[in-house]
Amino acid sequence: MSEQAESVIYRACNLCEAICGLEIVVKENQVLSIKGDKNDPFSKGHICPKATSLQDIQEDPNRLKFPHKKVGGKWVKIGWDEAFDMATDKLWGIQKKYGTQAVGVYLGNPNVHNYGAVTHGPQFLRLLKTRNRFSATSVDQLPHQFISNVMYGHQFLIPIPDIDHTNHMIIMGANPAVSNGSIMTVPNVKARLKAISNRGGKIIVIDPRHTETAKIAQEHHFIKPGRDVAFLLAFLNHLFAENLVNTAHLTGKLDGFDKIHDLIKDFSHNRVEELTGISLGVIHKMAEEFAAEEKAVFYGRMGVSTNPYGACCQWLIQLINIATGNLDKVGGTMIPLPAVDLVGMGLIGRGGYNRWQSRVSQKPEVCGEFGSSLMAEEIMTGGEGQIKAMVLSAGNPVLSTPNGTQLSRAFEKLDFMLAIDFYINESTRYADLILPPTAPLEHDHYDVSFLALAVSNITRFNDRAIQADDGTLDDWQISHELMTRYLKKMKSPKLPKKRTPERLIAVALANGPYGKRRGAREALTLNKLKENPHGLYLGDLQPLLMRRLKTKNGKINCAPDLLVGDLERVKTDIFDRNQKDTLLLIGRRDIRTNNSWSHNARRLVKGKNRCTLLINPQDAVRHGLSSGDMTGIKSRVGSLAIQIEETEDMMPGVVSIPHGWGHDREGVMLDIAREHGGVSVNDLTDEAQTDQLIGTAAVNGVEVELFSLS
Ligand SMILES: Nc1nc2c(c(=O)[nH]1)N[C@H]1C(S)=C(S)[C@@H](COP(=O)(O)OP(=O)(O)OC[C@H]3O[C@@H](n4cnc5c(=O)[nH]c(N)nc54)[C@H](O)[C@@H]3O)O[C@H]1N2
Ligand SMILES: Nc1nc2c(c(=O)[nH]1)N[C@H]1C(S)=C(S)[C@@H](COP(=O)(O)OP(=O)(O)OC[C@H]3O[C@@H](n4cnc5c(=O)[nH]c(N)nc54)[C@H](O)[C@@H]3O)O[C@H]1N2
Ligand code: SF4
Ligand SMILES: [Mo]
Repeated sequence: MSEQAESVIYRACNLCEAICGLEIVVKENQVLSIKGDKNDPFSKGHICPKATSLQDIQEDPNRLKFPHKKVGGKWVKIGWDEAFDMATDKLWGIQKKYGTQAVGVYLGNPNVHNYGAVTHGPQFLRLLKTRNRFSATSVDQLPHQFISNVMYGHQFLIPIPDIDHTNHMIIMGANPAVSNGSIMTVPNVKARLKAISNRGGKIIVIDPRHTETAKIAQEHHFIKPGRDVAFLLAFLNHLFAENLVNTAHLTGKLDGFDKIHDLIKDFSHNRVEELTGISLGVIHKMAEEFAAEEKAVFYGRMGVSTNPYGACCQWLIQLINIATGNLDKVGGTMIPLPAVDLVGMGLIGRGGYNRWQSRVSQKPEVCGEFGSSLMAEEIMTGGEGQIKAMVLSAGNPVLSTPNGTQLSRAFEKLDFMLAIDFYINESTRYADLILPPTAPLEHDHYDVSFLALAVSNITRFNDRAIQADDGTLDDWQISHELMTRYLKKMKSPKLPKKRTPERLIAVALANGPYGKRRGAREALTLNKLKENPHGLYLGDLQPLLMRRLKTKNGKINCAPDLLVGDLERVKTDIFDRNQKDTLLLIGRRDIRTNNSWSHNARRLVKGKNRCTLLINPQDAVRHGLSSGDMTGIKSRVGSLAIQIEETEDMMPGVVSIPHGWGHDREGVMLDIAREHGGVSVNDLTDEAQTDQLIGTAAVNGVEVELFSLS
């Protein structure tokens, strides 16, 4: 038998938003190596240590390939046919018996990194007709979507920092040097940040931790967690008060902008230092410098989104970019023009607010879902509409949403859980049935989500690298089959055609801004993308927000009623109240972790313990602690024991624990992760602590106390 030759496959890494191009060498259907693709026009060879873990996922003996059902507490492998019947019989039966709302859904983050889940997942979920929809969005970027919806008319018209052309960047509550960027798809972000400095520009980081990003910035300011809103109000007010506003290029396009100064000028801005830790003088100077710079961008992410005033913060950040003439401008923020243009083609909803309310606490729907913090109460509170079954797809809410302990208890009570996941993790261990899809390298890929958030216009189609085992299914095939069987239950006369994600992408490309239906001279087609496996560069971002705006009056809504109303809450909660000086807990990310599901790769967990509590030495001394000691830590909802690490990088009064750990639990089938279990910070975060306007979980800025374990 002749030996099989090596082949090289180029494809995007789907682990984080940077979507770096990879060069994967494969022989006899085995990965030999994973490196950065030097010819990728976007990432140019950059990767991080997580990329090679795609091989570990591929070869992981814990990864399921075929359906399993739980019988008497034990997992039993079953065939797909039986599994699909069981899934649809159970969900159908529960909806018949208890009503449509009795089935809840939680969608995790990897859904948006998997194009088959994007094209086919929603079709099945729509059939369930449930309003009990939850996702990782409400522990993450919901404020961005909500603000884009109310200001620009569509939840996915999100202005992206033009990092490659700006000369001044304020980064608030984001750590791109580790996270590799978010709501800003930007491979090799460190090099791009350094380039700002090299061209004489400036980076300022505002964060309660002196982060890896702060270390490459010109300036860093500690800020008290949860108080960014006071900083932003003072900053914006100064722009108005000192006539530093310049909106000339947006003339005639701004609605309500004239009202803003009156709305914010009477806040007690002189309290800002006491509230945030940053003096009014420093903020004024920062605002003046920002306004003086021709190309400047204000960027805020997780730290200001998962915060009790997340929506308000993201609104104020948009207003700062507008006021200084940096919205829709080269070197400021712009809207990408992706080749698969879901927004432009009207293929994705614009979002909404309060079209329906949650059953138990009457909280508003936001962009089609409820905050994940509400999941447990909807499962545990009896009565009509109570959730009796959950569908979990690509998520691990026990480790990733607030008060995971309570959610675990709720999951135990369910009549049925269906999980679409290839791991039995801290959440899917409660499933009755698990339908595992193929692994990332086993299916083709087009990054529908992140190419629409990228700092350049790029397009790229990738083939699978590895042929999956016979009889395994991709996420889209699982969704398609669930949908077909559900329609049969509904006695629908029409059953859906089986169209591959690849086919849908080909059609979307043809109808997209670079496609032949738009009369483009060198039309972009799927074949052309296949001929160019490194991807194609489609140009720098251009100012075209005004053309893409989806508001009814064609203007930017600068003073949405909901946000104007929310200022009252900011005033009473923050400005009119004496603030307590409690120890506050924030999160952090590590270059070797990817939320909760990278810890089963030996190469990513080896070495020092990464699940530690960072604490400023002043606070450590006050508590009689020093590096290496174990401490107890408690919040309103729970307590745990953790090793401490002293560092001047922490703001005094603030401690940090990373999320995504806490694996050593009964029933979790992740052998390596269990050896390196750690603790879950979301056993401390509080489901009652949310942004009251839109329900985003405030996983940062949690009040905690340390206690002695002896
Ligand atoms: N305290 C605190 N909590 C946080 C955060 C924080 O900063 N602090 N961050 C939040 C953020 S930003 C996010 S995005 C969430 C993430 O939270 P989740 O989305 O709930 O969880 P993940 O850890 O991403 O788990 C992903 C699961 O998807 C599975 N999976 C991976 N790829 C696929 C696939 O292609 N198909 C299917 N079907 N399954 C797949 C994995 O096996 C894993 O079980 O956590 C949030 N929670
Ligand atoms: N290595 C790695 N990369 C990842 C991920 C991962 O798990 N690991 N997850 C991916 C995902 S799903 C996402 S959403 C992105 C997130 O990307 P980022 O938003 O860049 O991620 P974080 O590191 O959580 O950055 C949040 C920062 O906010 C700070 N912070 C906390 N509270 C406050 C506050 O109240 N105010 C201010 N100003 N700052 C505060 C924290 O100290 C932290 O530095 O990262 C993605 N990339
Ligand atoms: S930065 Fe993100 S996309 Fe790039 S290799 Fe690392 S995990 Fe993959
Ligand atoms: Mo996220």
